Amino acid sequence: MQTQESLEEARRVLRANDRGGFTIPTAGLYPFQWLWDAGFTALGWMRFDEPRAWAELETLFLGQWENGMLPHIVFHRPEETYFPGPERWGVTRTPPTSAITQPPVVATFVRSMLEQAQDQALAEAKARSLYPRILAYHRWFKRERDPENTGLVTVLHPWETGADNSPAWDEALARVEVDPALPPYTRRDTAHVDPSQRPRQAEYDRFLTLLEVYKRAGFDQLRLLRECPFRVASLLIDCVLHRANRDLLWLSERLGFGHEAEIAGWLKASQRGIEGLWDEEAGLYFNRDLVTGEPIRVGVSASFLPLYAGTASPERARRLLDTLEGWAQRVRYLVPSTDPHSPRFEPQRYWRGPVWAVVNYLIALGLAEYGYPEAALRIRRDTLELVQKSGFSEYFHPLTGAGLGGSSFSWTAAIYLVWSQSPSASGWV
Ligand code: 9WN
Repeated sequence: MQTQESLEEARRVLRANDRGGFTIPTAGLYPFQWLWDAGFTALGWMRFDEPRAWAELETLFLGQWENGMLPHIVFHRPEETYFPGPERWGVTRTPPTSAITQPPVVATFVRSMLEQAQDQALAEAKARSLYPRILAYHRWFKRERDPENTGLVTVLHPWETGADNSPAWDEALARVEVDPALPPYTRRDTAHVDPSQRPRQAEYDRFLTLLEVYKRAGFDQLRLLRECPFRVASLLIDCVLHRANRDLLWLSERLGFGHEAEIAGWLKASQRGIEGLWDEEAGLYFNRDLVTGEPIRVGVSASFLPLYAGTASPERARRLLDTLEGWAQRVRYLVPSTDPHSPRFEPQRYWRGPVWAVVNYLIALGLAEYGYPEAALRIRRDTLELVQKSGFSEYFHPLTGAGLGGSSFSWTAAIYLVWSQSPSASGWV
């Protein structure tokens, strides 16, 4: 595809996935609104329809809980093609939602949308109305997921991390005993995508067991912090939240809300928490198992995200770049979701090896900000090339570039729109 043609096609993907105020990731496989997908998708809409971009976020917040939690799926209307749907989650509210969250990209993207908007009056009004809802969400993280102020959020489900079956969760998930009374279910994902590109059955049984644990606890987060058998610190959540808090602080100042001191306190704690995940020998950050307290010693794409968070020292940033260059020797396209030297690397199975455009975007942004524009450009080039070669796939094979998972995927189209129109290396957002 030529760039112009691809740009047109990217806009077509978003329009075709638009269900009126919310954009589904892709028809069939994911027919609802997902939290972090909505954030990236809004950035894509921003390139050709600003009011529609803001609407994406406003619609997402229709799912916000009274306690501030922003759920990872909002089931705006019934669809039979995805499992687990609202009945299985057992959340009785309108619109129905899941009961867990996902990487909180929203504050950061609201800031960049406000900064780049052609229509400043609209952007300022929208940012102002979203701000209190984002603040409530971030307060929920602090109050219910880090009540002891460790600086790291406790994550209760692999789905919360956005990287469902990453090898980083293998041991922690294996410890979850499959509920012997687990109600029977039929997976829908493998009807849309080849099973070799999706999580395994043993993982799904545990994903579903965790839902039963939450329901039995009445979704009481503080109780789940003690009782949930799966508890990890995830770099995807902690780094995205750290940056989101930096940007929330910026929004507070810019819009005159006056919450800077409160947010600065959170940042101090998460700066310490994230840097505590550094592994000097590996030259990488590792996720942590919060049940055992041990680091999870497998390199994943999220291991580079302290660059995006902005917590890494210049020395650690340099080491991360060296590690990334080592990975680049093993694959044709950056950034594989798992260290290609690892025996757990599987280049075509969900989150165990393939490349995601959205994670590339976060890593490249971090590299550019740390003064490594060439590495950032390489990642951007690889991402654009993957799309030119294989279309708007959900994810890509890091060796062959083949498109994997769902097609006509919203967040891949969005990143394409953002990156193919950035004028220069400095136009990262
Ligand atoms: C569960 C929608 C979502 C992404 C996640 C990705 C996948 C869901 C699933 O799809 O997760 O949330 O059923 O596999 O892992 O990152 O937000 O695109």
